[in-house]
Amino acid sequence: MANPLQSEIRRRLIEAFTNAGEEYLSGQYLAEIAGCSRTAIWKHIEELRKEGFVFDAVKKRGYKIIQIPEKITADEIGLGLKTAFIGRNIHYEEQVESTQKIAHRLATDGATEGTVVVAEEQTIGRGRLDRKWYSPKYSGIWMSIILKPNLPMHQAPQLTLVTAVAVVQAIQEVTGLQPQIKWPNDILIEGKKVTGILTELQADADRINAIIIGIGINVNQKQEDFTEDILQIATSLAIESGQHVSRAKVMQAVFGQLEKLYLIYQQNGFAPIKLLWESYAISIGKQIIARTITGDIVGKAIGITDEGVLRIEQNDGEVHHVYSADIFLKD
Ligand code: BT5
Repeated sequence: MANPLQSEIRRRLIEAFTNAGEEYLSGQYLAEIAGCSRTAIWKHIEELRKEGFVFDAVKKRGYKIIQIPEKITADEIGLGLKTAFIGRNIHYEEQVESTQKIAHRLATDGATEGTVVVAEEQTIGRGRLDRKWYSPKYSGIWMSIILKPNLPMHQAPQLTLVTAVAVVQAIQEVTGLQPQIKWPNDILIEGKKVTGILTELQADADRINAIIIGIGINVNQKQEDFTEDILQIATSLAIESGQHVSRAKVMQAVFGQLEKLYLIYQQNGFAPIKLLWESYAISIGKQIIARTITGDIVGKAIGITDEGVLRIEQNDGEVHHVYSADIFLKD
């Protein structure tokens, strides 16, 4: 919990900077109005920097705020949203462990289809197999969408592929970039990961009660913002497009594209989605290694089945069906 004194200092600082406009404020002055030491001011400014505030600091003059973090607001997302149900009900949080966790709870409590949980930051964002998903404050889209399709359980993985196509089209729509899909859930730009999708189920017997689709999109991170372990493999929309990208616009586009494809999927089945998916897929027709929990399968990815399962042809002609794996392109 935040110390109230600390939050009062922070409030006074932000107020002073807002009132100062173009003027620089000295450390001494800030310490006086906030009622603390200059060292404490310096620490607060460092904290604010980590949260996305950008300061200009000039020796002997002091500090000026040149950029405040862009927050996502439900109003901003709602304005101009053209969907009938996806994103109509937004559950917004500043910081959560994982939006998946909240969405599961809301779904159990009867949330309507299309409800979205979005957070500015996740402290325990997760990928598949309990892997970590980095979700720093204000720089990406960390959200979970609740769907309630009338589907048998074995078709659920198809919705990961429907979502992947929707995200590719949304990124195209907003930025003009051309992402590619790596089966089953990675979206890459120039070979680097910009989005991960995590689909989880709530089911009884063979019937799905709810599907929670977790989507993480790196939007405004700079290259140096990525931690050492993903520095070489991750990218963001801002890095690839060379400009700041509105997270609200990308969210709206994802909702629009997903709703359109989801309705097509429900009316006409997986076939039309499969065609689109294959047109964006990076691995089809290539030599790959599929790392599964029972071992590696090496061969040519020849397509996906009508169920969304990856088909790999080994050199001896035998065709394997892969339900879950990490894919590496062989070069
Ligand atoms: C995924 O898992 O790619 C699914 C990620 C889903 C994240 C969303 S955010 C909203 C919702 N709430 C959650 O808690 N999760 C969902 P997987 O294919 O297992 O990939 C995980 C791997 O991606 C990690 O082991 C890292 O190597 C890499 N990685 C982690 N964070 C990344 C990031 N921000 N950008 C790119 N790569 C990342």
